[in-house]
Amino acid sequence: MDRSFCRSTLEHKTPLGGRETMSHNTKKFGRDTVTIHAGGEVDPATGAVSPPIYQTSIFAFDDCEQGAGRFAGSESGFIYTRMGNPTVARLEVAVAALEGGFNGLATGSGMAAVCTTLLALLSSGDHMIGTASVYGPSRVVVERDFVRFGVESTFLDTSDLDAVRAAIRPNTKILMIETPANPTIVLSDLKALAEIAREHNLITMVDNTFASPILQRPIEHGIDITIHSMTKFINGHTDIVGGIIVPATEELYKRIRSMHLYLGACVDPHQAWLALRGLRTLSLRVKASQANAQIVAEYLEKHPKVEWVRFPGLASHPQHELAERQMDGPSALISFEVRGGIEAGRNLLNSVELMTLAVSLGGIETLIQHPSSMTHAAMPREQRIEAGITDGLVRLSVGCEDVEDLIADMEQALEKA
Ligand code: LCS
Repeated sequence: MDRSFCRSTLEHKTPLGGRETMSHNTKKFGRDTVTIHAGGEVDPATGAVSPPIYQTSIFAFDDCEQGAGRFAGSESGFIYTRMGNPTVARLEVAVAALEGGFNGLATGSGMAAVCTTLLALLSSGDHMIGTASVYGPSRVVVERDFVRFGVESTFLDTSDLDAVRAAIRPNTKILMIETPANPTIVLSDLKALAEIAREHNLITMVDNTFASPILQRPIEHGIDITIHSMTKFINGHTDIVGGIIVPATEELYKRIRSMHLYLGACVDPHQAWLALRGLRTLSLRVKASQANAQIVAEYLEKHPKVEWVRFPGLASHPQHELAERQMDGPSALISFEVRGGIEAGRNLLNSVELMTLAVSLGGIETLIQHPSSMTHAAMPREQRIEAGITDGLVRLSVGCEDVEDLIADMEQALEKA
């Protein structure tokens, strides 16, 4: 078997301008194969099939010349784990192979991926446009903190292409899109937005956390950078926090890598190893959970106590057609509202037994939460309402349990709502 797409992870990473190796060749293989093998070469030292965890902060040099050469970028090899680590490199190569990007930059959290990317690409006096309904802190950090450094921003409904066009200013540099959006499950048209951005020289970044690269690869639609909270689907087991940035080109990779390095946004090797292990079953988990989500969404849509349901796999989703064009499946996130608004929603959340009342998403277990009092509480209420995050909106992340058990739990909880 030609495993060239997963070779070479161990020879790369010097600091800036150094030799970077990106040898994945995803063209020849199906996505499941890439998910399981990318970055997965047998350990050359021992033959270990499961990759070693290089739990070390430093790597010794043979001599001064080698050390100086690694710093200068003329010698390949590792120096210091903040600058690169073999276990982390395998994860970065694997996610980049799935996304079709140049290489990955793993971070300690999804928020670190968002902030590192923005800090690398924006300067004082620049303007950025973002999806109004994003993970709350991704917007709050821009409007509350980046503004202190002279960055202007406009958050709007990026499914409205005319609104995006109208918001572009001479100093606009970045278009930050989240699709499907957290927690409204509104989609944005990636191909159309990439075209608009190209006309105006904007860099596009997409938070692909809700879809995962199994279902959506923004770079294929012309997007410049994909980011993830790996805390969610990529890891999938609710046991780490992590993030990753995947730029499409070497040029963007180098710009962001500089900030990644100096900000210290790196991920710990053990955390990276867990994310890589989780990634190996990404395709299986995503397919199982979205099949369950389809059934749960259809059940909710028919339930008399449910006011509305938004799930891209339902024909009633306003962008069902876009979902079919842009995604390889609807993913496993559902938003809905129980009749009786916030009070009924609270009763529902307090009544679930099998489902877990907790934030986060994309794990093997089904999670349910209330965005306006939890994940999006830091946003001012009027901003939430404008972004479509109503007080009664409930967000469900469907897991891989037996779907009959999920429906039974929902049934009893809706009775109490
Ligand atoms: N992007 C999206 C779309 C997210 O949903 C989250 C976290 C982040 C970025 C940030 O990632 P983190 O730093 O937490 O790894 N979303 C969460 C949520 O909806 N509930 O809890 C966390």
